[in-house]
Amino acid sequence: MSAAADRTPTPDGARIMAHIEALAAISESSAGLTRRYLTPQHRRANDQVAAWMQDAGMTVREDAVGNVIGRYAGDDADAPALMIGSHLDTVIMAGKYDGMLGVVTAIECVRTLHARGVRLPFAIEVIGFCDEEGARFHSTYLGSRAVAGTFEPSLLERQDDDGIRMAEAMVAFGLDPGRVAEAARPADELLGYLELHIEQGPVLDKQGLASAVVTAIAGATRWVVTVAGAAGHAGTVPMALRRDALTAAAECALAVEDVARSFDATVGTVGRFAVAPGASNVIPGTVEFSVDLRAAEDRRRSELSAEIERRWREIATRRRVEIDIETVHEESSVACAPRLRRQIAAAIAREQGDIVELPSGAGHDAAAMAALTDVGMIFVRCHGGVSHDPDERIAAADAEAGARILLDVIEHFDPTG
Ligand code: HGY
Ligand code: MN
Ligand code: MN
Repeated sequence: MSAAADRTPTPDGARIMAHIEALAAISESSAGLTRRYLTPQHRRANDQVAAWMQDAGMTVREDAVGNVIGRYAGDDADAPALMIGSHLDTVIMAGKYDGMLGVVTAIECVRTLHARGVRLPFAIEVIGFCDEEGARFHSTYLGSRAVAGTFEPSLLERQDDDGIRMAEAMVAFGLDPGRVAEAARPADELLGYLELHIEQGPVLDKQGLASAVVTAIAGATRWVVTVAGAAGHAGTVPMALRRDALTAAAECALAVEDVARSFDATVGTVGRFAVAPGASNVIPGTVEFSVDLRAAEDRRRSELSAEIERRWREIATRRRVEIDIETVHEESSVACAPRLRRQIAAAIAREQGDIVELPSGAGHDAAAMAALTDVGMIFVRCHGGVSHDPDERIAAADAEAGARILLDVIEHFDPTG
């Protein structure tokens, strides 16, 4: 049949990119994209995604923690579902594609099936997770952990920078903190979880390929560290008598960089740094900063943490300060399921010939969902590997190729594969 005569609906990269732009306009800040958990912008993004899900032929609901979920029933209404999704929240001053591309592409695949009048022997559930980044409450993977049944109720007491408790913010959003457990799904309702996500690294761009299969997701440790010294008058306290919290914290931050560099295949980042009281003529008495540690292997990450803590103990003694470490997030590295990797690789081979398999240094909701069901991930090239930055970019052609691959996996999906 000639291409002109073939009117079979196919995924539309232009519509994917238009939906990305529409979500990018829903931001807490006019200076760039920031959309955090339980904000008015979370509400607007959920409502917009729900409308697209309905338009694509899905029934839509919101669960007890604020995830938005669309269901495209199989030819048997009660058949279990292949869940596909990613997150709709962002970091501060984020890129447009981290998370959102996976949700919008999954909707585009269902829209295509619906336009073709196709029903499958299983349901498809598309999920927009509400809080993967944890930017407001240090609550990484909150939405996916709630679905996986591993939500930590102690998170409800976490406060944001304005002192608002998560439980209060939930009530203001229209949620009942006492019913969070209702978001958990029984394992037998799902056939697996797939996530399409930008690579957030440079490999695909360097190799000139659009997509890759993800092999594993690196584990991560996140700390909130408080260094307590002694505030004092900048003009009167002799240098030898100071217990300067800022210079001590700065030495701690450099120790993170130094130790992470000395270990191979590990990374360490200090991303937030808050100095108190913060006046130019006062010796800082307290500093709070964040630490993010990653490694492909959990044992290496433990060794990295231990060496950093050893260096810090020496700094604390020499500088006569107190260093307190609160672990706010700990996630083991997760292997993607071989049966899903095989099916994704076959779809990528049909689309682009070459198959690339990559580990993910970035965390993803798939890491949390692995506690509930088998997980598989598809990476899509992003320009220069730039991510967690307004310069995050992808090509419409890569968005469309990613959607074709995801749709191919869905259409050939073998639950027993
Ligand atoms: O931090 C991460 O790796 C992910 O973007 N949450
Ligand atoms: Mn991210
Ligand atoms: Mn992400």
